[in-house]
Amino acid sequence: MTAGGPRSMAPTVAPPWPVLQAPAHWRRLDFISDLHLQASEPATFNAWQRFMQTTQADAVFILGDLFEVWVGDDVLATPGFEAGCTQILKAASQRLSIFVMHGNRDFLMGAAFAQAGGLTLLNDPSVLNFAGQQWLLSHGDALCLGDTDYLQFRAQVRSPEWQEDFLSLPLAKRQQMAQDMRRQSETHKRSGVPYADLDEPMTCHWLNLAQASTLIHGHTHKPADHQMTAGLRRIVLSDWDATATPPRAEVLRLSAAVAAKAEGSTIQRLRATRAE
Ligand SMILES: [Mn+2]
Repeated sequence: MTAGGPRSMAPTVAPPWPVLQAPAHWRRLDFISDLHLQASEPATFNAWQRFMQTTQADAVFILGDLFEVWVGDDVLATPGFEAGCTQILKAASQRLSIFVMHGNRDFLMGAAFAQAGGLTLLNDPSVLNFAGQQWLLSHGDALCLGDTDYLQFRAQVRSPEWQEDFLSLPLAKRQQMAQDMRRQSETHKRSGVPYADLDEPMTCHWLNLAQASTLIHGHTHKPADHQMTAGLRRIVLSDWDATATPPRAEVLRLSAAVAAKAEGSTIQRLRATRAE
């Protein structure tokens, strides 16, 4: 879309985003998002901990908003909630691969967190090649084109300059600012203004660029399986709230086809609150 050099004239042969090639031995992948982990919600934390400790998946993909807020990796320097969660990730990473994408709450998770948690931070969006198919993975917020105020805010806070400035503030100041932002967000929620959903034409455009037929995303807290035009599909993950009735702690499990020659996969939605 921007003017470029001769390179921009070349036909697109590969997706413009990073492609993660699943190792051939991976049979089962778990996707979760929007856990909004915080010290004041121990039930959801416990459900997530149990899931990380017991899942038999080859890889877990956390597609954004693992944490309610992340004000910088230096929170890990002191024992506390974030350090505890990171230890759980690290322990699980001894058994399986963990991939984490930024959400609109925890976009400041950085390289130090990734290293401490034994995980890989994923670009948003990313393309996954698994079971003979390309899957597009995203948090989803960047596709909510109707949310123009938020997209402006997003562009600002995702810039390296803003992040450098913010991270140079004292930790206590950053925590205070994050709390103020959360209060504003709560006020917005209570005001009843409906949240924007993903823009379908742009979602289809992204899928075509990625040469994928299915997008898996979170963010909207509206779990569904949408069939869009031209056989394109978007699967929306649930948020987690173990105190809700019934509890919400859903895992989307993608399994490679069992038949030796068949390429393909099955998709299931599972409750992580149920013992497996
Ligand atoms: Mn979100």
